[in-house]
Amino acid sequence: MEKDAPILILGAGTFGLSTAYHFAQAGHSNITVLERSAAVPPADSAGNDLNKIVRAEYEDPFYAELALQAMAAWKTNPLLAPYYHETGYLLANSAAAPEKAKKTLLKSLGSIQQHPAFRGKISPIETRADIAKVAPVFDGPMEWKGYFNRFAGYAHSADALTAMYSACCALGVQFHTGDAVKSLNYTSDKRCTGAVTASGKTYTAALTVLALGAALATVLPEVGRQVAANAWPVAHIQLTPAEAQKLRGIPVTYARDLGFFFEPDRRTNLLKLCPSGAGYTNFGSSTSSAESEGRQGSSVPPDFSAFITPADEEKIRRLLRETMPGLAERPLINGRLCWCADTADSEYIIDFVPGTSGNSLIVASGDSGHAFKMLPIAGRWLVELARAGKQETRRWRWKAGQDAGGDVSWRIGRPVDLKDVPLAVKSKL
Ligand code: FSA
Repeated sequence: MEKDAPILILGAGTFGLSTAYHFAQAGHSNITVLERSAAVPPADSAGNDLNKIVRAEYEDPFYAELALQAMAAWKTNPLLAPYYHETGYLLANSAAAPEKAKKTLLKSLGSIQQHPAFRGKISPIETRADIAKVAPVFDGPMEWKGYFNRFAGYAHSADALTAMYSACCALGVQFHTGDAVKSLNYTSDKRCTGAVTASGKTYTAALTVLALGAALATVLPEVGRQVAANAWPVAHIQLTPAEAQKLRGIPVTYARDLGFFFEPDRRTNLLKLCPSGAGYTNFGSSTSSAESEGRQGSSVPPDFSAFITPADEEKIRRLLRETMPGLAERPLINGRLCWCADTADSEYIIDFVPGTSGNSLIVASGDSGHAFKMLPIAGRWLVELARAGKQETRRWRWKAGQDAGGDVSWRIGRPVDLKDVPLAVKSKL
C-alpha cells in the first residue's frame, strides 16, 4: 500500500487508537479516524476507564508471549510508561470458591511458573501471613489461596488512551468525532471505499478498519453472532486523600470467585471495584436500539449502561468484607457496565471481511475482555495484516458460523441478558 493511500479507521477506542498510531509510525500519512462519541477517548469505549489489569499469565502460551511483548512496551515506550504501574498481581480464590475457579487459577499459575520471564517473581499465597507480606494494609479475614505475581500490575487506561490520541494527532492523524458511521460504501465488485456518517459526510479510503469493539454489529451486521457485546460491571468508592494514601501501591487484587480491585486512582482517589461473574449480554433488551433497528441476532451495547445490579453490588461488598471490611458499607458510585466484544473462544478477530475485495476492509474486534493490555502493540498486528494481504494467524480469522458466548475458563457462572434485568435496577446507581 502506498504511504499516502487513505486509511479510514472507525472507532477511537483501544484497537482504533493503537491501529492509527502504528500505521502513522509506519509512515502512513493519510489516516482518518471517525468516532461517534463527542470526545476521545470515547465515553463508551471499554478502555476509557480508570485502570485495566496488565498481566501475562495466560492458559495459552500464544497470548502469554504477546502479553510479555506488550508489557515490555508498556515499560519502555516513553509515551505509555507513565501510565503503567507494576504493583504486582494477587490472584487467588476465597475459601468458598467453586471448583472451576480453582482450576482456572492453577492453569494461570502453570503458564508462568516455569517461564524464565517470571523467575523469582511468583510467591505462593497459602496463609493469611502470606497475604500480609504482599499487602499488609488488608485487614479482612481473607482465607485465600493462590499466588502473588510481582511482574504484573495495571495501566491507567483512560490516560494511556489520551496519550496515544495525542501522539496520533502529533503524527498527523485526523480525528472526526460526534458523528456515527451509518454505512459502508462499496463498489459493484464489493471493494469497500469508505463510509458515510449520520450527518451525511462521505469518507473515501483505500483501506477501512472497523475498530468498533462491542458495537461492531451496528455497522457490520454480517458479523452476526460471532461477536457478542458482553459487559462487566464496574463501581467505585470515593476515598479521602488519607484513605487513598494508605492503599498506595497495593497489588491488583483478584479473587476469581468474588471480584477485583486496584490501587486507588492517584488523581481522584477513586477505588475501582469489579465483581466477578460471566457478565451481561444485550441480545434483546427492549430499550436497545439494536432491536428497534432489527438486529435482534446480535448482542450490542444498549443506550444506557450507567448502572450495576444489586447482586453485583453485594458481590463487591463481599469482596470488601474479605479484604478491607472498613470500606464494605461505603456508598458505591459511578456504577456502569463496561462493554467488551466476546467471541466463542476468546480469540480476537483481526482479519479481512470475507466477501469484500481488494483487501479493503479489516475487522479488529473480539477483544473478549482481555485486550486492553495489548494497547502498545495491537496496532502493529493490523499493519502486518494489511501488508501480508491475508491473515496467517488462523486463530484471528473471521469466525463465520461460530456463536460467541462459550464457557470462558476464567469466568464463573453464565452471562445474564439485560432483558432479564428489571428496568428499576437499571437506574440504580
Ligand atoms: O485480561 C485481563 O486480565 C482481564 S481480567 C478482568 C475482566 O473483567 C475479566 O474478569 C472478565 O471475565 C472479562 O474478561 C473482562 O475482564
